[in-house]
Amino acid sequence: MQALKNLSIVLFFSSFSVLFAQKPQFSDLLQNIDSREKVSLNGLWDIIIDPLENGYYNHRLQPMDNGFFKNAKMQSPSDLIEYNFDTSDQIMVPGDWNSQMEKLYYFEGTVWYKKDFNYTPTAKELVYLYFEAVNYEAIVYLNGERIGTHTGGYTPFQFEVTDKLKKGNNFVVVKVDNKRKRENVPTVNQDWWNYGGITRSVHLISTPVTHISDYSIQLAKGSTTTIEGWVNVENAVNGERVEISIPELRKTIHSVIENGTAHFSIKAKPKLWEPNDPKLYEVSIKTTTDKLTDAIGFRTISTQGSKIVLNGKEVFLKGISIHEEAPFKTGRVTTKEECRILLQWAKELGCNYIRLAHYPHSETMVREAEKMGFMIWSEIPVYWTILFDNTDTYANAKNQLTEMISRDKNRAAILMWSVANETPESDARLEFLGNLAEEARKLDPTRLITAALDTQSEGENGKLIEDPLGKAVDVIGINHYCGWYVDEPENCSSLKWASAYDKPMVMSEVGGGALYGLHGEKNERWTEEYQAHLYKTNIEMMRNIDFLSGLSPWILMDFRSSRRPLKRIQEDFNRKGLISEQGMKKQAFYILRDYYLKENN
Ligand code: GCB
Repeated sequence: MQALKNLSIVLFFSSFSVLFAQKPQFSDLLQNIDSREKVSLNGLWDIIIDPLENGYYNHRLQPMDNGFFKNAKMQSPSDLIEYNFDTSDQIMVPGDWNSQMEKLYYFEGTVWYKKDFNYTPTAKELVYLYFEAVNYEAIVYLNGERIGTHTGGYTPFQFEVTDKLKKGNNFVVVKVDNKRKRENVPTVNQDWWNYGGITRSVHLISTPVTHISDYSIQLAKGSTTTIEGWVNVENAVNGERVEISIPELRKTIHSVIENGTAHFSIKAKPKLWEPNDPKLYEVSIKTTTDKLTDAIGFRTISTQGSKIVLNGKEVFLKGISIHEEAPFKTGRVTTKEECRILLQWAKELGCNYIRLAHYPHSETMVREAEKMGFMIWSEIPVYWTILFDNTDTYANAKNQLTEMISRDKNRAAILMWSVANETPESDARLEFLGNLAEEARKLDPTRLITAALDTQSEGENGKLIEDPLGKAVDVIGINHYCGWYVDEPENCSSLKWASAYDKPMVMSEVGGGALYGLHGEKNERWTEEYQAHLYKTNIEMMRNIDFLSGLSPWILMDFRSSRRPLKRIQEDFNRKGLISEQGMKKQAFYILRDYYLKENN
């Protein structure tokens, strides 16, 4: 009886749909692929290294119709006798190629990947070939036929391949190209390793023909009692119904599909997700043909003057920046265990917040962080001097933003989408980033928009934040390397900050380099003592900023960067980590930890 009483069954008919906000234009990515039936295509793939791209261009430098598959019906992929996958090398997917083969350490260009697999399609399903990420450009061929391309190294993409699969043996080939280009996002200049390859997992995902393809389920902006959203059902007929239930809240509602989408709104009082109690609810979505479950958290996020407000309470973000660099072995992170090691270190540091820099990290990282109670800043690689006046560059950045938000819009842990890092002021940049911020708001009106700025000017008593981009964001990220790129560490304590905006400021980067195990005086660069001293004085500086809402110093762990060749110290690593790439904690780790454990609680 009680259960019946609590079971509110609400039917929303088409005429009601005007009550709901329009569903934004997402990228059609299947949501929550872990709850789908899927076959992994991970493992060893054959590779052919092709610096001159002879497998793609003929000797007149014209692209060949099907790459080197002159004949789509060919059983063997190679018509060019030099391109024989059967005798080629192999590397692991997921994984970057640079850390797997010595001769590919610095390689930037094309590598062809091939994988054979068996498949038995059934008439009742659709099959998607889903790549979690390929850096940077991918041209994908299935059974010798080109099926599509993707640009951007850190977001997922998929192709529906139902009609292209054969019963029995199939093969997929991917031309992966990580050449840096001026017009790309990021551009040619970046302070992290340009790892190439199929860096994240590849799956064949099968769904019923009429299937749940996408959904958004979160608290309505500002409300703690209305869960609202929409469910997209591919190939649905108008009038079919979707059931959404949250058993723990004893809520089940039905909503009618119109033009592929069912909108809904649920009255409920969920326990709110927060760092100390990262509550996730099992949410199930059902149609007559399909069923999915997800673990979803509910929380509110807003700003009030210079404060960040989570679930109605001011929150101070005690964070650290993280690159997607694997602990102990370096190269790209490829496993859940590696994600957990990085996150566990952030926990030990006393963090409640992480900045996932400088590109969208894997879905696994985001979900693990959410379970552990980290609030998250997520960003796209609009970094330094990308071409702000180029319309293709804008389209590329917008696409990466859309793919990031499409994938992660149901993650309560993500508080902020960042649209840029350290971009130089200009009119073109202001328009570009202003439009991107608008776009992010259209896609997701519930979260905060931010950007990391290094454009502060000299004020009367110190630094003044007045970059006009400040108007376009909700939270202002500031990167400033007092005691490293500018000034001496002892002068940082007294550095004053002022802002032209009544908005929260997060110190998105501060820091300096140290080689683990190198000891000396606190004024000797590269020693642990220098770095620890710099952290002490920067923390003193931060205590004096009354509009500071949090920080994410640079960075949790040393990471590979080709801008960092210094022999015996850097050896191709940016040494600003609080932990070495071998997992050894430097003195500064404990300085920051003390600050986090003792203050701003
Ligand atoms: C920055 C960048 C970051 C660099 C860092 C550094 O300002 O945002 O990508 O790695 O400085 O170490 O110089």
